[in-house]
Amino acid sequence: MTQKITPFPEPIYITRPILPDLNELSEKLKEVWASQRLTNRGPQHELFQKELLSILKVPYLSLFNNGTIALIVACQSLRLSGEVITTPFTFPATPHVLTWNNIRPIFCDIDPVTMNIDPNKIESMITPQTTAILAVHVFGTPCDVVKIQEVAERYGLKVIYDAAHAFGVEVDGIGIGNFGNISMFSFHATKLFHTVEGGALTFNDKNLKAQIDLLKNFGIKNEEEVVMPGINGKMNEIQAVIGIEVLKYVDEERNKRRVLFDTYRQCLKDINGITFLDKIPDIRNSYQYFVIRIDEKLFGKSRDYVYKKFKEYNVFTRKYFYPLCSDYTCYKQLPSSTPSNLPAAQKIAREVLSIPFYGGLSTDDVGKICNILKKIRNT
Ligand code: T4K
Repeated sequence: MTQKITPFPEPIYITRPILPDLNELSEKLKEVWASQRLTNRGPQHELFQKELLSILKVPYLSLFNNGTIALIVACQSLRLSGEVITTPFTFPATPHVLTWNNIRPIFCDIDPVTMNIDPNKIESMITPQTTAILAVHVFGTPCDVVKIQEVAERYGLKVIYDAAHAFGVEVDGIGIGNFGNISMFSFHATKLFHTVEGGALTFNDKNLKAQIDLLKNFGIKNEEEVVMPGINGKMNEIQAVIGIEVLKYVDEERNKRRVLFDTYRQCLKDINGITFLDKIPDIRNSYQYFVIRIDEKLFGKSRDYVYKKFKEYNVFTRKYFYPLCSDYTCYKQLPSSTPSNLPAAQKIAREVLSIPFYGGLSTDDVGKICNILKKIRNT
Protein backbone atom coordinates (compact mmCIF):
# COMPACT_ATOMS: atom_id res chain seq x y z
CA MET A 1 0.00 0.00 0.00
CA THR A 2 1.38 3.45 -0.89
CA GLN A 3 1.65 5.82 2.00
CA LYS A 4 -0.33 9.08 1.85
CA ILE A 5 1.90 12.14 1.71
CA THR A 6 0.29 15.54 2.19
CA PRO A 7 1.65 18.63 0.42
CA PHE A 8 3.82 21.04 2.41
CA PRO A 9 1.57 23.72 3.98
CA GLU A 10 3.83 26.51 2.62
CA PRO A 11 5.72 26.57 -0.69
CA ILE A 12 9.20 25.05 -0.50
CA TYR A 13 11.73 26.66 -2.83
CA ILE A 14 15.19 25.52 -3.87
CA THR A 15 16.81 28.16 -1.74
CA ARG A 16 16.14 30.91 0.80
CA PRO A 17 18.56 33.72 1.64
CA ILE A 18 20.38 34.24 4.92
CA LEU A 19 18.58 37.11 6.65
CA PRO A 20 20.71 38.83 9.28
CA ASP A 21 19.19 40.07 12.53
CA LEU A 22 17.26 43.25 11.69
CA ASN A 23 18.23 45.07 14.89
CA GLU A 24 21.93 44.42 14.34
CA LEU A 25 21.56 45.46 10.73
CA SER A 26 19.87 48.73 11.64
CA GLU A 27 22.61 49.51 14.17
CA LYS A 28 25.11 49.20 11.34
CA LEU A 29 22.93 51.24 9.02
CA LYS A 30 22.83 54.01 11.61
CA GLU A 31 26.60 54.35 11.15
CA VAL A 32 26.10 54.71 7.41
CA TRP A 33 23.36 57.28 7.94
CA ALA A 34 25.55 59.25 10.32
CA SER A 35 28.43 59.29 7.84
CA GLN A 36 26.16 60.23 4.92
CA ARG A 37 28.52 58.17 2.80
CA LEU A 38 26.35 55.86 0.70
CA THR A 39 28.65 54.65 -2.08
CA ASN A 40 31.96 55.20 -3.93
CA ARG A 41 34.43 53.25 -1.76
CA GLY A 42 33.10 54.25 1.62
CA PRO A 43 34.37 52.80 4.93
CA GLN A 44 31.94 49.83 4.89
CA HIS A 45 33.12 48.89 1.41
CA GLU A 46 36.74 48.97 2.57
CA LEU A 47 35.98 46.93 5.69
CA PHE A 48 33.99 44.34 3.75
CA GLN A 49 36.72 44.05 1.11
CA LYS A 50 39.30 43.36 3.81
CA GLU A 51 37.16 40.67 5.47
CA LEU A 52 36.54 38.92 2.17
CA LEU A 53 40.22 38.81 1.24
CA SER A 54 40.89 36.63 4.25
CA ILE A 55 37.72 34.53 3.93
CA LEU A 56 38.32 33.75 0.26
CA LYS A 57 42.08 33.38 0.88
CA VAL A 58 43.02 35.54 -2.11
CA PRO A 59 45.64 38.31 -2.47
CA TYR A 60 43.52 40.81 -4.46
CA LEU A 61 39.85 41.46 -4.79
CA SER A 62 37.49 44.07 -6.23
CA LEU A 63 33.85 44.40 -5.16
CA PHE A 64 31.00 44.88 -7.66
CA ASN A 65 27.29 45.71 -7.76
CA ASN A 66 26.57 42.27 -9.25
CA GLY A 67 28.41 39.27 -10.65
CA THR A 68 27.46 39.87 -14.28
CA ILE A 69 28.96 43.37 -14.44
CA ALA A 70 32.02 41.97 -12.65
CA LEU A 71 32.44 39.34 -15.37
CA ILE A 72 32.02 41.95 -18.13
CA VAL A 73 34.77 44.00 -16.51
CA ALA A 74 36.98 40.89 -16.14
CA CYS A 75 36.87 40.39 -19.93
CA GLN A 76 37.63 44.09 -20.49
CA SER A 77 40.55 44.11 -18.09
CA LEU A 78 42.23 41.20 -19.91
CA ARG A 79 41.41 42.85 -23.28
CA LEU A 80 39.75 39.71 -24.59
CA SER A 81 38.48 39.70 -28.16
CA GLY A 82 37.61 37.31 -30.99
CA GLU A 83 36.48 33.97 -29.57
CA VAL A 84 36.32 32.62 -26.03
CA ILE A 85 35.72 28.96 -25.24
CA THR A 86 33.04 28.39 -22.63
CA THR A 87 30.42 25.95 -21.40
CA PRO A 88 26.80 25.78 -22.55
CA PHE A 89 25.75 24.34 -19.16
CA THR A 90 25.48 27.53 -17.15
CA PHE A 91 23.33 30.55 -16.33
CA PRO A 92 22.77 32.96 -19.29
CA ALA A 93 25.10 35.54 -17.73
CA THR A 94 28.19 33.51 -18.67
CA PRO A 95 27.92 33.63 -22.50
CA HIS A 96 26.12 37.00 -22.41
CA VAL A 97 29.13 38.78 -20.89
CA LEU A 98 31.13 37.63 -23.91
CA THR A 99 28.52 38.99 -26.31
CA TRP A 100 28.49 42.31 -24.38
CA ASN A 101 32.25 42.44 -25.03
CA ASN A 102 31.73 41.76 -28.73
CA ILE A 103 33.28 38.31 -28.31
CA ARG A 104 31.90 35.16 -29.88
CA PRO A 105 31.18 32.38 -27.36
CA ILE A 106 32.42 28.97 -28.50
CA PHE A 107 30.58 26.20 -26.70
CA CYS A 108 32.62 23.21 -25.56
CA ASP A 109 31.09 19.99 -24.22
CA ILE A 110 31.11 19.16 -20.51
CA ASP A 111 32.42 16.36 -18.36
CA PRO A 112 29.70 13.73 -17.85
CA VAL A 113 30.39 13.49 -14.10
CA THR A 114 31.39 16.95 -12.83
CA MET A 115 29.20 18.78 -15.40
CA ASN A 116 32.03 21.33 -15.81
CA ILE A 117 33.73 22.15 -19.13
CA ASP A 118 35.58 19.05 -20.37
CA PRO A 119 39.27 20.04 -20.38
CA ASN A 120 40.07 17.29 -22.89
CA LYS A 121 37.75 18.85 -25.46
CA ILE A 122 38.95 22.45 -25.20
CA GLU A 123 41.95 22.02 -27.46
CA SER A 124 39.91 20.98 -30.48
CA MET A 125 37.84 24.19 -30.21
CA ILE A 126 40.85 26.54 -30.32
CA THR A 127 41.28 28.70 -33.47
CA PRO A 128 43.61 31.62 -34.26
CA GLN A 129 40.82 33.90 -32.93
CA THR A 130 40.67 32.27 -29.49
CA THR A 131 41.86 34.57 -26.69
CA ALA A 132 40.61 32.85 -23.54
CA ILE A 133 38.75 30.09 -21.74
CA LEU A 134 35.77 31.11 -19.60
CA ALA A 135 35.04 28.11 -17.39
CA VAL A 136 32.35 27.78 -14.71
CA HIS A 137 32.67 25.90 -11.40
CA VAL A 138 29.12 24.61 -11.88
CA PHE A 139 27.18 24.14 -8.62
CA GLY A 140 30.45 24.87 -6.82
CA THR A 141 32.33 21.81 -8.11
CA PRO A 142 35.83 22.96 -9.04
CA CYS A 143 36.84 22.66 -12.70
CA ASP A 144 39.94 20.69 -13.56
CA VAL A 145 42.05 23.80 -12.97
CA VAL A 146 45.35 22.02 -13.64
CA LYS A 147 44.42 20.71 -17.10
CA ILE A 148 42.74 23.97 -18.07
CA GLN A 149 45.87 25.91 -17.12
CA GLU A 150 48.01 23.49 -19.12
CA VAL A 151 45.97 24.01 -22.30
CA ALA A 152 45.84 27.77 -21.74
CA GLU A 153 49.60 28.02 -21.34
CA ARG A 154 50.26 25.90 -24.39
CA TYR A 155 48.19 28.25 -26.55
CA GLY A 156 48.83 31.55 -24.76
CA LEU A 157 45.20 31.90 -23.63
CA LYS A 158 43.82 33.75 -20.62
CA VAL A 159 41.59 31.90 -18.14
CA ILE A 160 38.57 33.36 -16.36
CA TYR A 161 36.58 31.33 -13.86
CA ASP A 162 32.92 32.01 -13.27
CA ALA A 163 32.89 31.07 -9.59
CA ALA A 164 29.34 32.38 -9.03
CA HIS A 165 28.45 29.15 -7.16
CA ALA A 166 31.77 28.60 -5.45
CA PHE A 167 31.86 30.85 -2.37
CA GLY A 168 34.28 29.37 0.15
CA VAL A 169 35.34 26.47 -2.07
CA GLU A 170 38.91 25.35 -1.50
CA VAL A 171 41.06 22.83 -3.35
CA ASP A 172 43.66 21.31 -1.00
CA GLY A 173 43.22 24.36 1.23
CA ILE A 174 43.72 26.86 -1.63
CA GLY A 175 40.90 29.37 -2.16
CA ILE A 176 39.19 28.67 -5.49
CA GLY A 177 39.61 32.36 -6.45
CA ASN A 178 43.36 31.86 -6.88
CA PHE A 179 43.13 29.88 -10.11
CA GLY A 180 43.25 31.31 -13.63
CA ASN A 181 43.78 35.02 -14.33
CA ILE A 182 40.53 36.18 -12.73
CA SER A 183 37.61 34.58 -10.86
CA MET A 184 34.14 36.02 -10.42
CA PHE A 185 31.96 35.43 -7.35
CA SER A 186 28.26 36.30 -7.30
CA PHE A 187 26.69 37.62 -4.09
CA HIS A 188 23.12 37.41 -5.36
CA ALA A 189 20.36 36.72 -2.81
CA THR A 190 20.10 33.12 -4.02
CA LYS A 191 23.73 32.40 -3.12
CA LEU A 192 25.05 30.80 0.07
CA PHE A 193 26.63 34.18 0.86
CA HIS A 194 24.98 37.34 -0.47
CA THR A 195 24.78 41.12 -0.40
CA VAL A 196 21.23 41.10 -1.93
CA GLU A 197 22.87 41.79 -5.31
CA GLY A 198 26.62 41.94 -5.61
CA GLY A 199 29.79 40.22 -6.66
CA ALA A 200 33.56 40.30 -6.69
CA LEU A 201 36.54 39.62 -8.91
CA THR A 202 39.61 37.95 -7.40
CA PHE A 203 43.07 37.70 -8.97
CA ASN A 204 46.76 37.20 -8.19
CA ASP A 205 48.19 39.91 -10.45
CA LYS A 206 48.72 43.10 -8.46
CA ASN A 207 48.61 45.24 -11.62
CA LEU A 208 45.05 44.13 -12.33
CA LYS A 209 43.74 45.76 -9.14
CA ALA A 210 44.18 49.36 -10.33
CA GLN A 211 42.92 48.48 -13.82
CA ILE A 212 39.77 46.73 -12.58
CA ASP A 213 39.00 49.42 -10.01
CA LEU A 214 39.24 52.05 -12.76
CA LEU A 215 37.06 50.04 -15.13
CA LYS A 216 34.26 49.69 -12.57
CA ASN A 217 34.31 53.45 -11.84
CA PHE A 218 33.86 54.97 -15.33
CA GLY A 219 37.66 55.01 -15.84
CA ILE A 220 37.92 57.98 -13.48
CA LYS A 221 41.48 58.37 -12.22
CA ASN A 222 40.96 61.73 -10.51
CA GLU A 223 38.73 64.78 -10.81
CA GLU A 224 40.38 65.84 -14.03
CA GLU A 225 41.41 62.57 -15.67
CA VAL A 226 39.25 59.84 -17.20
CA VAL A 227 41.69 57.30 -18.56
CA MET A 228 39.48 54.59 -20.07
CA PRO A 229 35.87 53.93 -21.04
CA GLY A 230 34.78 52.33 -17.77
CA ILE A 231 31.33 51.38 -16.51
CA ASN A 232 29.50 51.75 -13.19
CA GLY A 233 30.13 48.48 -11.38
CA LYS A 234 30.57 49.82 -7.86
CA MET A 235 29.23 48.12 -4.75
CA ASN A 236 27.46 50.57 -2.43
CA GLU A 237 27.65 50.95 1.35
CA ILE A 238 24.29 49.28 2.04
CA GLN A 239 25.34 46.19 0.09
CA ALA A 240 28.65 46.16 1.97
CA VAL A 241 26.87 46.40 5.35
CA ILE A 242 24.57 43.54 4.42
CA GLY A 243 27.64 41.55 3.35
CA ILE A 244 29.38 42.17 6.67
CA GLU A 245 26.27 41.09 8.59
CA VAL A 246 25.50 38.04 6.40
CA LEU A 247 29.10 36.85 6.78
CA LYS A 248 28.39 36.29 10.48
CA TYR A 249 25.88 33.57 9.58
CA VAL A 250 27.65 31.80 6.73
CA ASP A 251 29.42 29.13 8.81
CA GLU A 252 26.19 28.26 10.62
CA GLU A 253 24.35 28.02 7.28
CA ARG A 254 27.10 25.83 5.82
CA ASN A 255 26.90 23.50 8.83
CA LYS A 256 23.13 23.18 8.49
CA ARG A 257 23.46 22.46 4.78
CA ARG A 258 26.14 19.85 5.49
CA VAL A 259 23.67 17.95 7.67
CA LEU A 260 20.95 18.24 5.01
CA PHE A 261 23.42 17.04 2.36
CA ASP A 262 24.07 13.91 4.43
CA THR A 263 20.35 13.37 4.89
CA TYR A 264 19.74 13.63 1.14
CA ARG A 265 22.66 11.30 0.50
CA GLN A 266 21.25 8.69 2.89
CA CYS A 267 17.68 8.90 1.59
CA LEU A 268 18.50 9.02 -2.12
CA LYS A 269 21.23 6.44 -2.37
CA ASP A 270 18.89 3.53 -2.94
CA ILE A 271 16.52 5.13 -5.45
CA ASN A 272 17.19 3.50 -8.79
CA GLY A 273 17.61 6.14 -11.49
CA ILE A 274 18.61 8.98 -9.15
CA THR A 275 22.23 10.10 -8.92
CA PHE A 276 23.95 13.13 -7.44
CA LEU A 277 27.47 14.42 -7.14
CA ASP A 278 28.86 13.22 -3.82
CA LYS A 279 31.45 15.07 -1.75
CA ILE A 280 34.86 15.15 -3.40
CA PRO A 281 37.94 14.40 -1.25
CA ASP A 282 40.23 17.40 -0.54
CA ILE A 283 37.58 19.85 -1.74
CA ARG A 284 35.80 22.24 0.61
CA ASN A 285 32.24 22.28 -0.66
CA SER A 286 30.21 25.48 -1.24
CA TYR A 287 26.91 23.69 -0.40
CA GLN A 288 25.35 26.02 -2.95
CA TYR A 289 22.84 23.69 -4.63
CA PHE A 290 21.69 20.11 -4.29
CA VAL A 291 21.24 18.79 -7.80
CA ILE A 292 19.99 15.34 -8.70
CA ARG A 293 20.08 13.64 -12.06
CA ILE A 294 17.13 11.58 -13.17
CA ASP A 295 17.79 8.75 -15.60
CA GLU A 296 14.39 8.40 -17.23
CA LYS A 297 14.93 4.77 -18.24
CA LEU A 298 15.94 3.61 -14.77
CA PHE A 299 13.65 5.91 -12.79
CA GLY A 300 10.66 5.27 -15.03
CA LYS A 301 9.61 8.94 -15.13
CA SER A 302 11.13 11.92 -16.92
CA ARG A 303 12.77 14.90 -15.20
CA ASP A 304 9.98 17.13 -16.51
CA TYR A 305 7.35 14.84 -15.04
CA VAL A 306 9.09 14.91 -11.64
CA TYR A 307 9.40 18.72 -11.79
CA LYS A 308 5.65 19.02 -12.44
CA LYS A 309 4.61 16.42 -9.86
CA PHE A 310 6.70 18.07 -7.11
CA LYS A 311 4.55 21.20 -7.53
CA GLU A 312 1.48 19.23 -6.44
CA TYR A 313 3.25 18.85 -3.09
CA ASN A 314 4.10 22.59 -2.94
CA VAL A 315 7.75 21.88 -3.79
CA PHE A 316 9.21 24.22 -6.41
CA THR A 317 12.31 22.67 -7.94
CA ARG A 318 14.36 24.25 -10.75
CA LYS A 319 15.82 22.80 -13.94
CA TYR A 320 19.29 24.38 -13.62
CA PHE A 321 20.62 24.46 -16.35
CA TYR A 322 17.97 23.73 -18.93
CA PRO A 323 17.82 24.82 -21.67
CA LEU A 324 21.50 24.91 -22.55
CA CYS A 325 22.81 28.38 -23.47
CA SER A 326 23.70 26.95 -26.88
CA ASP A 327 19.98 26.37 -27.47
CA TYR A 328 18.95 30.01 -26.81
CA THR A 329 17.75 31.75 -29.99
CA CYS A 330 20.68 34.20 -29.75
CA TYR A 331 23.30 31.41 -29.81
CA LYS A 332 21.60 28.52 -31.63
CA GLN A 333 23.03 29.45 -35.02
CA LEU A 334 26.66 29.26 -33.87
CA PRO A 335 28.49 26.24 -35.35
CA SER A 336 29.64 25.16 -31.87
CA SER A 337 25.99 25.05 -30.69
CA THR A 338 25.23 22.02 -32.87
CA PRO A 339 23.87 19.33 -30.51
CA SER A 340 26.29 16.74 -31.93
CA ASN A 341 29.15 18.93 -30.59
CA LEU A 342 27.64 18.84 -27.09
CA PRO A 343 26.36 15.30 -26.40
CA ALA A 344 27.15 15.22 -22.67
CA ALA A 345 25.66 18.68 -22.09
CA GLN A 346 22.52 17.80 -24.07
CA LYS A 347 21.97 14.64 -22.00
CA ILE A 348 22.68 16.28 -18.64
CA ALA A 349 20.41 19.26 -19.36
CA ARG A 350 17.51 16.80 -19.73
CA GLU A 351 18.34 15.01 -16.47
CA VAL A 352 19.16 17.69 -13.88
CA LEU A 353 16.87 18.97 -11.17
CA SER A 354 17.86 21.34 -8.39
CA ILE A 355 15.94 20.41 -5.25
CA PRO A 356 15.35 22.40 -2.03
CA PHE A 357 18.57 23.02 -0.11
CA TYR A 358 18.93 25.69 2.56
CA GLY A 359 19.45 25.89 6.29
CA GLY A 360 15.80 26.69 7.05
CA LEU A 361 14.79 23.15 6.08
CA SER A 362 14.72 20.44 8.72
CA THR A 363 16.02 16.93 8.17
CA ASP A 364 12.35 15.85 8.35
CA ASP A 365 11.56 18.20 5.46
CA VAL A 366 14.36 16.65 3.44
CA GLY A 367 13.13 13.16 4.36
CA LYS A 368 9.67 14.13 3.15
CA ILE A 369 11.02 15.53 -0.13
CA CYS A 370 12.79 12.21 -0.71
CA ASN A 371 9.61 10.29 0.11
CA ILE A 372 7.70 12.43 -2.40
CA LEU A 373 10.32 11.52 -5.00
CA LYS A 374 9.93 7.83 -4.17
CA LYS A 375 6.16 8.17 -4.42
CA ILE A 376 6.44 9.91 -7.81
CA ARG A 377 8.56 6.97 -8.97
CA ASN A 378 6.16 4.33 -7.73
CA THR A 379 2.82 5.75 -8.86
N1 T4K B 1 27.22 32.91 -13.57
C1 T4K B 1 26.52 31.91 -13.04
C2 T4K B 1 26.99 30.51 -13.21
C3 T4K B 1 25.36 32.19 -12.30
O1 T4K B 1 24.62 31.16 -11.78
C4 T4K B 1 24.96 33.52 -12.13
C5 T4K B 1 23.74 33.83 -11.40
C6 T4K B 1 25.74 34.55 -12.70
C7 T4K B 1 26.87 34.20 -13.43
C8 T4K B 1 25.40 35.99 -12.56
O2 T4K B 1 25.59 36.49 -11.26
P1 T4K B 1 24.68 37.75 -10.77
O3 T4K B 1 24.80 38.83 -11.81
O4 T4K B 1 23.26 37.26 -10.60
O5 T4K B 1 25.35 38.15 -9.47
C9 T4K B 1 18.95 33.13 -9.94
C10 T4K B 1 19.80 34.33 -9.64
O6 T4K B 1 19.14 35.56 -9.96
C11 T4K B 1 21.13 34.33 -10.29
O7 T4K B 1 21.97 35.20 -9.56
C12 T4K B 1 21.76 32.96 -10.27
N2 T4K B 1 22.98 32.89 -11.01
C13 T4K B 1 20.81 31.91 -10.84
C14 T4K B 1 21.36 30.53 -10.82
O8 T4K B 1 19.64 31.92 -10.04
P2 T4K B 1 16.65 32.79 -11.14
O9 T4K B 1 15.93 33.73 -12.04
O10 T4K B 1 16.67 31.36 -11.50
O11 T4K B 1 16.20 32.93 -9.61
P3 T4K B 1 14.76 33.08 -8.94
O12 T4K B 1 14.45 34.52 -8.73
O13 T4K B 1 13.79 32.26 -9.68
O14 T4K B 1 15.06 32.44 -7.51
C15 T4K B 1 15.15 31.04 -7.28
C16 T4K B 1 14.47 30.72 -5.96
O15 T4K B 1 15.17 31.35 -4.91
C17 T4K B 1 13.05 31.25 -5.87
O16 T4K B 1 12.16 30.28 -6.32
C18 T4K B 1 12.86 31.54 -4.39
C19 T4K B 1 14.26 31.82 -3.89
N3 T4K B 1 14.50 33.25 -3.67
C20 T4K B 1 14.91 34.06 -4.71
C21 T4K B 1 15.13 35.40 -4.49
C22 T4K B 1 15.58 36.29 -5.65
C23 T4K B 1 14.30 33.78 -2.41
O17 T4K B 1 13.93 33.05 -1.48
N4 T4K B 1 14.52 35.11 -2.20
C24 T4K B 1 14.94 35.95 -3.19
O18 T4K B 1 15.16 37.16 -2.96
O19 T4K B 1 18.15 33.34 -11.06
